[in-house]
Amino acid sequence: MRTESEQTIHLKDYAPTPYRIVSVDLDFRILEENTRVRAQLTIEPREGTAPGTALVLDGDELKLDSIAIDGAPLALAAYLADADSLTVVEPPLRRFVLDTEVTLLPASNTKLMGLYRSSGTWCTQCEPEGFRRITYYLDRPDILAPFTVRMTAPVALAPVLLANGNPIERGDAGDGMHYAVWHDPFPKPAYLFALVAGDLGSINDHFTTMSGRRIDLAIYATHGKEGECHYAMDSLKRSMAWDERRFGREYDLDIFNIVAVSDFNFGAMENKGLNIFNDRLVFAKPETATDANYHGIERVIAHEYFHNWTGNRITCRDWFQLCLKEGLTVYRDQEFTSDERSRPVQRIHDVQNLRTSQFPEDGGPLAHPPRPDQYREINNFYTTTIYEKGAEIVRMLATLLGEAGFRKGMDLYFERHDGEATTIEAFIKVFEDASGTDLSQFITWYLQAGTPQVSVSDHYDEASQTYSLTLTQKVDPTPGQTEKQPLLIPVRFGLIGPNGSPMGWSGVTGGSVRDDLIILDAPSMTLTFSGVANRPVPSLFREFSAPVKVSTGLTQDDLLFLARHDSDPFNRWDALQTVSTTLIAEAAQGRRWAEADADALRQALIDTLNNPDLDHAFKALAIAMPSEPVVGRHIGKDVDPDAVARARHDLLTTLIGPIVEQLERHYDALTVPEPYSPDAAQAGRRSLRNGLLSLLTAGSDRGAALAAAQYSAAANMTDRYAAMAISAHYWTDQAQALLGDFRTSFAGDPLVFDKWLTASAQAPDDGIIERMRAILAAPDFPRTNPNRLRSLLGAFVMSNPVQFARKDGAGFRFVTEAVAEIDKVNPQVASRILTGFRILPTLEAARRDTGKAALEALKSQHQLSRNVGEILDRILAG
Ligand code: B3K
Ligand code: ZN
Repeated sequence: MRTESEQTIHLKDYAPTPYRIVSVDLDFRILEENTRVRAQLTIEPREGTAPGTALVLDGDELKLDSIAIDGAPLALAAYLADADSLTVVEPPLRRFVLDTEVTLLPASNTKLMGLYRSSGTWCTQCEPEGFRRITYYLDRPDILAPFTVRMTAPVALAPVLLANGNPIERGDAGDGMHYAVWHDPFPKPAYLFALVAGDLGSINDHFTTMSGRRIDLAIYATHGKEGECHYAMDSLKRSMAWDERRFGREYDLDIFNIVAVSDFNFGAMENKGLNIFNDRLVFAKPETATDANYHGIERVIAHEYFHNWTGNRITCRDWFQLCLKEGLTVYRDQEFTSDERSRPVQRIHDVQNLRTSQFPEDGGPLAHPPRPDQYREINNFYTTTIYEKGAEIVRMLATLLGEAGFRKGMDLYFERHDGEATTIEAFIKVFEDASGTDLSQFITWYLQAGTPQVSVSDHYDEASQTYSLTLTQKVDPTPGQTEKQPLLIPVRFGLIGPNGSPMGWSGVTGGSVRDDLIILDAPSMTLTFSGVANRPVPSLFREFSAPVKVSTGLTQDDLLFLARHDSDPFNRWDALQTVSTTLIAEAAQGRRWAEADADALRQALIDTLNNPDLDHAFKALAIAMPSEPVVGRHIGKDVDPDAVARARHDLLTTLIGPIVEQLERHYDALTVPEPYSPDAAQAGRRSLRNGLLSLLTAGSDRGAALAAAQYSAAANMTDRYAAMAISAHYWTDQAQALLGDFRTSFAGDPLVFDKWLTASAQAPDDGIIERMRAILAAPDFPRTNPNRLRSLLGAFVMSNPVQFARKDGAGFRFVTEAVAEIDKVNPQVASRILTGFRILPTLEAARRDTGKAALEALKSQHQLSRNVGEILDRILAG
């Protein structure tokens, strides 16, 4: 069964519209029962448009009330209006004003696209195609226009009236109504349009730009929540200063507003001058927010702010170019966090995220290039490939060109394309022009799907004192793309001598090496280093210089040597992770480790912990055991999640057993003095302490009680949540009591409820499905709120393979049944949850089949949205 259009949109069909929109005047009359929207669009034909060419505007669930051109109502035969489009059959072949009126019902808009109500507040979400749910329009990113917006609303319900740009007028409109007019002089695509009307509190501040302009800043939220917005405000001011320092970018309007809302489909939205945020990325206080929450707020506030230049001032020509703004802006927010906190720790976090989300996407049925060439539903392409792989591509550019060369290219990008809607090709061109480098091979990264696999072999010849290194690259076929081209891969590297110090060489043949950078641009390359006094251990892909999978053939001894001696913190961390992942993966496939290997790993963990030169946050990452999904993906096919969980547990017990007291001593010594601060140093200490708690709980009998004690004693949410989540994940004797206590202690706070939902979704026991069914069936469960749904179901599909992929198929069926229900309310949330099924091809046959059966049932028994239909078909085809 399927109802929505299955039409595929292709990049090759891109063509400019025959008409352009010169300016936009919108008038919103907001009432409790409905909202009337009058749009006056000044339109003109482009040069070359033939007389009689129809003007076709987009709509979505709209109903036209009236239509006029230059003040004269249109005859019935002169236009065609339905829910999805408005066609003016023969518009004038000169500049004219099209005047339309529609009536919206924001309160029943559960898709949360267009104008909707969240806890009484009217707000909008337009990216990518929500503006067409507000008025008929050329709703595509290459249509840029200045907007003037008038809002009239009841003072009692909406004392605050906000839109993009600068406020230019406000006043009384009689009958308990008032109005405000906002003007945004910067031409923008409609996806950046926003308005907010509601009864909100705010905190206010200001920022003085590098040229001395004063910018008024405000963050709006439900009354009573203002006090929880200060960290977001602080993050905003630091972001504004950083973009000036690092990229020379100054803010352009006189005012910058952020509004926090409770019902939001994703994290936040960069509307010009009026960012709208999911409240989980604004509100923070120590009792209810974790260190990770603070970190997330800082990052997303920065990300949306940085979009003002990379996204808003320079936008995308079409949605195929999405990663032009998203990949670049993620790169910018990663750099911001690296500068504000610890660069190596941030790099490890970002790579963990890439490997946990993007690699599986790129290696499965949903793989697509960072610049796709077709889609059915664009909302399905706000993916980790567009965002995180997109950021890695920009990072490789920076690596190849060096900091100064990259900045030169970025300066040229801003200079050349300001005010435009542009493409990936234009982006690459500025770096070519600024640096004189040929990047024609590099652009393949944007066009090709799949994670490259680089294999390395080496040989040392003592007699000639030469060391040769062979690097081979390959990309497996991905859906719709069987032929793959070799990529240009920057390999940052070093050679390490037997005593642990860097080794030099006198010459290199066989390929291009620049200082510490190998440029791998052929399918295979052998470099021969001369003047190498001893057999070195190679440290490759330092700082994770390219988003590839590497098999080095290094022994466990070599890896543990790197873990100890590499000057690159990323590779030290990676070496330890590779060792533990390999041991678990092998054991899960019936090849148990040798005792000596476990002993050596244990010693390396202890040495890491005792090393006074490493900071706490780094140690926490280094001692962590790879998660079950990480190990499952390492195995890659015929995965039995139960075997993985058993092997992981086994390794943990083996490693931890002999060192319980030592770990406990570290744990005890790491208490963090109050008062709580979210800064990187304190957060790092807490993360190490909680990392130790996790090891102790997983690998010894001591941990469960320690976790319960930590839960009760915790003075902040970071420690309380960690204790509960660890207990739930390892399903300790105390887990259910802790979950119960948490549920009642924080009953009134929806964002804390989300934490409880996520921890509940981690439980490995068979009772989980029944418990989750009960949670969803509770009459007061907020079924329309994306945060609640994602916290439970998203966490379940992504991080609980034992129960999601269980053999009897109950996990799969539970999710497909939930998806069918959610799809009727909010297709974007439903399709996002469904992407969890992308693991099917990696599972053993029986589980794969039950998973497929659940998907087939979903497809045959329900009318599905285009969002869910597309994901379903791609997974089934994969
Ligand atoms: N640009 C928005 C994402 C819109 C998602 C639409 N499905 C937020 C961001 O990436 O900054
Ligand atoms: Zn973004």
